[in-house]
Amino acid sequence: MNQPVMGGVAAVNAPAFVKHQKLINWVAEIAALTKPDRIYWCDGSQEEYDRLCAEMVAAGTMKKLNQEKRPNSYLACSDPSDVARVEDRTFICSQDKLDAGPTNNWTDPAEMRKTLHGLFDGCMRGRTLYVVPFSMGPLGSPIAHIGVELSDSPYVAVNMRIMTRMGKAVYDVLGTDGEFVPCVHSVGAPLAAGQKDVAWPCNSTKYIVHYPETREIWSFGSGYGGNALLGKKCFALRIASTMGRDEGWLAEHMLILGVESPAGKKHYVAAAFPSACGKTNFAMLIPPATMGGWKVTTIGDDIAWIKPGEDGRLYAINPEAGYFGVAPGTNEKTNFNCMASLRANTIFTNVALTDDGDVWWEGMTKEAPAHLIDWQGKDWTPAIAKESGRKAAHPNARFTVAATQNPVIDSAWDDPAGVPISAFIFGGRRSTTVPLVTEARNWVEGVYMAATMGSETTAAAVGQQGVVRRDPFAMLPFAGYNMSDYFQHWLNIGKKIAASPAELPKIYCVNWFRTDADGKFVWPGFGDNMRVLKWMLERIEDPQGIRVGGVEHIFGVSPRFEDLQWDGLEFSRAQFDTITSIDKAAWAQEVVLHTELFDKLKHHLPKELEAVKAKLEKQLA
Ligand code: SAT
Ligand code: MN
Repeated sequence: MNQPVMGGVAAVNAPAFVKHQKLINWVAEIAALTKPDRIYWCDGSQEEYDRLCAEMVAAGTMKKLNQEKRPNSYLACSDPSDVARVEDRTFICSQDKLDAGPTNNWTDPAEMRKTLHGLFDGCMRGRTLYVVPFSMGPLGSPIAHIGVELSDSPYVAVNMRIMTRMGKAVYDVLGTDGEFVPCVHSVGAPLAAGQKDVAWPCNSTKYIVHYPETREIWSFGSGYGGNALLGKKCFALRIASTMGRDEGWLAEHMLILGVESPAGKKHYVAAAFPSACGKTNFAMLIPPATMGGWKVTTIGDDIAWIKPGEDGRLYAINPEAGYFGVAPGTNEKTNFNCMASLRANTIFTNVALTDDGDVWWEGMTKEAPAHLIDWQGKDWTPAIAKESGRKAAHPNARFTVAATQNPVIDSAWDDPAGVPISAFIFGGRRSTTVPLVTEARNWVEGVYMAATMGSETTAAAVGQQGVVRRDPFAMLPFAGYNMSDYFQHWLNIGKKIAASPAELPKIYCVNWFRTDADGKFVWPGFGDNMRVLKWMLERIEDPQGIRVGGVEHIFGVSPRFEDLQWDGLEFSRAQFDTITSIDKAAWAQEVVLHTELFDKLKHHLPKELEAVKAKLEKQLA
C-alpha cells in the first residue's frame, strides 16, 4: 500500500480504477506542495478501514474498546486544544466581500491563497497523504455531488468512510471527467526525519477556508469534526449553499424525519436547530406509547439538501451516510435508538474510558462508574469530579456511526429521489421569551421567524457558552454567502412553489428549552416532542384549523392547552403557561435584537422581511 519515496517526492501511483486525469494531476500538485512521504488512495473497503484503525491503535491515536462490550469500536482522544469547530478561524473567500456578507469572516482570495500556500508548503512531511473520494448523497443520485478530500489524517479517512459514501465506487461515477469539489486538509504538523509523532497532531494556527466561486475547501491545523471532515459543514453546507443559490435548491442545517400517524398517513418534516440542540434526538424520537401508534423514522440528523421536484414540491435527501453526534446527555431514556445504534462499529471521540474497556459520558447512566480514564487520559472518579468540576467526557464529545445502524432508519433514507417535505421547523435554545411552538401564518412570516431566530451558544463551537446570539436558520456558521441573499433565496423558493400546483410547506418555530424560576427545563422534551409534532401534522391536514385549534397572537398561531394530546404525561396548565406565555416586554426587547440583526444585514435585506418586522413592532407598541 505505501508507495516508495522517490527523490523526496512521493510517487502518485494512482490505482487503475482512477481514470480521471485532472484528479490525478491535482493530487500530484498538492503532493508537490505538501510533500508527504507517501500517497495512499483509499478504496473504502472494510479491510482498509480495519487496517487504518489498527495502525492508529499502534500509533496511540485510538484505543480499541472491549470487543465483547463494544465490538469493532474505538476511542480517540484529541489534543485538548482541538475539540470543536473554530468559527473565528473559518473564512468565506469570495471575490467580492459583499458576497460573503457581514456574518462571515472574509479575506481576499488571492491573499488567502498566498497565506495558505505558505502554511501548506511541506506541511505533510513525514506523513501519508490519503486520497479520500466521497459522494454526498446516494451514489449517482441527481441530487448528489462528489468531493475528494486529500488529508494527512487517517482519523479523517476512517471517519469519512462512516459519514459519507466513501470509496472506489465514487470513481465509477466520476469517470474520466466528472465534477468534484476538491478538499485539502492537513493537521499542520509535519514530522522531521526520525521525529516521534504525537497521538493527536494538530497546529495552534488554524484556517478553515472556502472559495465559493471555484468550489474549493482548504483546512489547516485541526483534526476535529467539522474542521476536518470536510464533506460535512464545509462542503454539504457552506459550498453547497452557494451551489444551491446558483442552481435553485437549498442546502440546510436540518434533520429530516418521517412521521406516520396511527391511521397510516405519512409526512416528512425537516427541522433546523443549531449544533448540539438535539437534532439527533429529535430525528430518532420514540413517540410515547400512550399517544397511540405514532411512528417516527430517520432520514438524516444534521444536513438536508432540498430540491424542487417536477410536481413543484420540495424533495430532500440526507447527503450524509452517518451521524457525528454529541455523546454527553445521550442515554437509553433520552435517545434509545441512538444508544442502540452505538452498540458496535462506532468511533467515539473525547468520551471517557471505563476500566473494562468500554465508554462512558456524563448523562449516560444515572450513576457514574467508580473510576474512569477521562478524555484527557487522567484518572477520574466521582469524588474528583465533585471537587474539581472536571468532566469525564468533553461536552462536545462525539460518536461517529453509520446511519444503517439506526434501528428506526426510514426505508427511503437512501432513495436518490429524496422525500417530499410537508413542514419546516426552526428551533433555538432559549430559556425565555420564545413559546413552545408557533405556526407561521404564511411563508414570508415563516422566513422571518427563521431569519431572526436566536439561540444560546453550546460547546459545539469554541467560545463562550450560553450567550444568546442570532442564528438565522441555524446557519450562522454555515452559510457560504451573504445572509441577506440567503433570505431572499428562501423567499424566491416560496414564490416558485406558490406558482406551482403544490402546497407550500408550513413553517413552525419551536423552543424546547424554556426554564422556570429555578432555571430548570419545564418541557420534558425528547419523546414528548411528539405531542408538538402531532399538533403540527394535524394542522397540515386541516389547514383551516377547523378540527385542530390554536390561538393567534402577534407572532403566529400556537396551540392552547386543550389542543395538545396529554395522555401519559402529567403536565399542568400552569406549566404549559410557563412555556407558552408571550411576554410583551420581552418581545419588545427581542424585536430590538431583530433590528440590530437587520441593521447588520441591511445590504440586500429583503423588503418583505422589514415589512414583517414593522407589523410586529406596530402590534407591540
Ligand atoms: O463539528 S461539527 O461541525 O461536525 C458538528 C456541529 O457543530 O454540528
Ligand atoms: Mn450540525
